[in-house]
Amino acid sequence: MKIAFVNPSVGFSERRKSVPIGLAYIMAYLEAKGYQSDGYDFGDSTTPPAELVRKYELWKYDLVGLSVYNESFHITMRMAEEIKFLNPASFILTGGPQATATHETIMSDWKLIDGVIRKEGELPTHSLVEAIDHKTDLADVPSLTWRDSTGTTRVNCEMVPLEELDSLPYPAASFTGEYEYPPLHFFDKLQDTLRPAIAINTSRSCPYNCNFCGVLTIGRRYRSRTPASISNELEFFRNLHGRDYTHVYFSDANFFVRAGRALDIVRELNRFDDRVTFSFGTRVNQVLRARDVIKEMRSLGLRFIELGIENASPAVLARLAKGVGPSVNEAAVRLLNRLGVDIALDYIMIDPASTIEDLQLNMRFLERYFLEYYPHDHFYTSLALYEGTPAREMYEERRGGKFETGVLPATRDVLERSETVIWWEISQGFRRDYQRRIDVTLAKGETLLRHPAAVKALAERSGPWYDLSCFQLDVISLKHAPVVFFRRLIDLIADGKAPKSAGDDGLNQGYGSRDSTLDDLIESSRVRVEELADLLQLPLGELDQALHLSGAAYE
Ligand code: B12
Ligand code: SF4
Repeated sequence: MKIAFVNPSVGFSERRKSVPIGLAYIMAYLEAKGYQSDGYDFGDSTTPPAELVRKYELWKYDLVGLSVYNESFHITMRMAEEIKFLNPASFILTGGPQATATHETIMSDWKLIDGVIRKEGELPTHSLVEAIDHKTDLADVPSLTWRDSTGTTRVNCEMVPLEELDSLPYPAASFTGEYEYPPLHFFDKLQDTLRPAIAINTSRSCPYNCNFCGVLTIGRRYRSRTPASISNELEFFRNLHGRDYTHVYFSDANFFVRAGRALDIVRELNRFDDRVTFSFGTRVNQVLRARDVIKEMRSLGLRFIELGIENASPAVLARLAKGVGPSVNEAAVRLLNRLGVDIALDYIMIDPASTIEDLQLNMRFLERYFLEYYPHDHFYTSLALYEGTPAREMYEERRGGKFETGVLPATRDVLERSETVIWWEISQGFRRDYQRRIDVTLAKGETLLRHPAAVKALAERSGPWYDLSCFQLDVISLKHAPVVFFRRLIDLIADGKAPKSAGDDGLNQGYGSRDSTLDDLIESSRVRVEELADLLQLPLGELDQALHLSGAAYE
């Protein structure tokens, strides 16, 4: 029996480049049970779905399992359509967060889909593969929603979530895709080194109730693995890939649900290899509740925490059901700053009901605690109304109508106030017209300033040291330009003005030490990088290569 698993595209992104871990788990489980499968990751492909089906001959498989996110719903359906057109006998299975949330609608409205496996996929998919292989009744496959011979949708009983996560094989699976995965790295500022990194999942689900979170659709029962299984997994992948992984990105939805468990894991990792550093995502209140644990973790290699701060307005935090107020957010940020643990910011800048006052609170908070924070993605984030979440239902109720299935409503269309619509449109214009150029120039500029030749010239006041020190000021101005822009924008709108573009009302004037326009600052910095690289006699392309490796730093 020929089996394929596919991660359809959610749209091109420069940042998302790691194996789809959920599919890898399913494939490894099937392999352990004697069923080989092929993996395809088109997560960031821009090739039309029908073309991918033909190019990779996906229609030749007896069973194709498609992982469905809200963003990839319609692309998935187009892939399914093409596979069915070329091979009507192929069984098309869907799974993942979006498919789980809409399983019955999928079965009633998309006849090309033969089944949905709800929530976690390992055991039910194995059961389905066996049923198809041995031609037995699909009614016995747990967690499967399917259509029987009369065309009636059948929702099979749900499998009890697997408690023994250690019993699952490690997610070892390879994927074919349109682009190669660049090897995952972590740049360790403390040791000034770029190190091979790996993502490891140590738990499933999260017991909290943030009303926008798609984790809720995958199931609420929190379960975790034992510390020894984590260090064994690290050793397993080191041997398998021949890479000396020394940073672990814990990819759990919420790694720190039980502080004691989290500490046991990192103690074990440290015992296994004390060079290993790590990072994870969690909530602010948990960090505060376990200060001592965070402190010990810091000495065991903790480098950063992805922190679900989300917003600075009490009204918005309440609407998101975060269960904490702004003071808790601030206390957690101060604590981590004090302990020297970096923060990766999870932020929702605007939700449909946000007011200008809410945005002003966000601005104040970001200027106070994250002035130097980079990249500036948080300015552009908005609440995504994922299917199956209470947040989506709440906004459907406020609007008095359902959103279309499989479609993530566009932020612009759901904002409830005219002032926030202006803010949103200008911010998107700034992102399109300036942010990308700032990012590229800044990354190159910072890379140049970290180059040993530049560091030496500045330290010894030799060569182009004076030009380099002037350039340092431009780099700082560039880094702060988005913050300056957004501060001005919010003040203008709060004053009752309605700018029409990112260049209106002087929004793009007065940047940098020469008080120039933003366009001039970006362009002159871009030219300056090239000139300075020339003066320092750097080989052509060296900066680009360093950037490609690390994002913005030298090893
Ligand atoms: C870590 C993480 C990431 C990482 C790594 C993901 C990876 N490489 O797999 C990164 C940062 C790369 C990432 C990217 C994205 N993520 Co993400 N991610 C997570 C997070 C926190 C944990 C994922 C994880 O490790 N789960 C553990 C594995 C074992 O579970 P799993 O992936 O859900 O897979 C199981 C089931 O879903 C199911 N399943 C999945 N696919 C299939 C397919 C079939 C056929 C079957 C039968 C079953 C099945 O079986 C799997 C095994 O049990 C989750 C939250 C969560 N806990 O799920 C969000 C989450 C899954 N991500 C989410 C989103 C939206 C995204 C992005 C679309 C964001 C974006 N706009 O770019 C991208 C899409 C990536 C892609 N499709 O290529 C949403 C999904 C919401 C939704 N309804 O669509 C979630 C739920 C978080 C949220 N915002 O609420 N993500
Ligand atoms: S704490 Fe994080 S993972 Fe848990 S429900 Fe809230 S947003 Fe989701």
